[in-house]
Amino acid sequence: MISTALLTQAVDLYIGLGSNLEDPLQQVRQALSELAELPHTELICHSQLYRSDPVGPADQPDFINAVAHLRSQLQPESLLDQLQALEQKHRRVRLQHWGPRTLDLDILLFADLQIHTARLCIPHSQLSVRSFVLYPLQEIAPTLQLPGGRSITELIAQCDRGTLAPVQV
Ligand code: ROI
Repeated sequence: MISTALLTQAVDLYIGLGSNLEDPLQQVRQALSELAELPHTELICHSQLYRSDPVGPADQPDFINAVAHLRSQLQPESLLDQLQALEQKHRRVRLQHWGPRTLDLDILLFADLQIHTARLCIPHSQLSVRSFVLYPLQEIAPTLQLPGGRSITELIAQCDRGTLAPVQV
């Protein structure tokens, strides 16, 4: 049984989704509907789905990425438990560091909290250098300010888009 420790009120937070195995488009679409079903949590919106070359070893399939905006009353650790349970449900395999995966769910931002524990690093440690996170995030939160004072606009200005492109449906 996963704990569902609650905050006194719901807060806004952002999740990064990524997949490059076993029908990645379907993995990400399915995960978005599962995020909407999390307890004490509302899916506010999500970005388009994007395709990009892998960051890390090049001998793996392209990734599908998206970012979701949630409003949740779950404590950060409880949210992490819920996300890890969803990753397991998608038979998450991690064969190799920075290698292919069926589903990755990362907490990017959680209200304006800064958390550095053994389990959690919020804001996500790679947030500012990953185009596959920043561009979808900017799509759904163009005026976002990060804890620490930097804006999404400033981060995007320093991050090349690379091959990242919306998936044409
Ligand atoms: N590369 C891309 N393009 N998208 C990802 O979600 C992603 N996730 C990862 C690594 C393997 C670092 N590379 C990625 O974990």
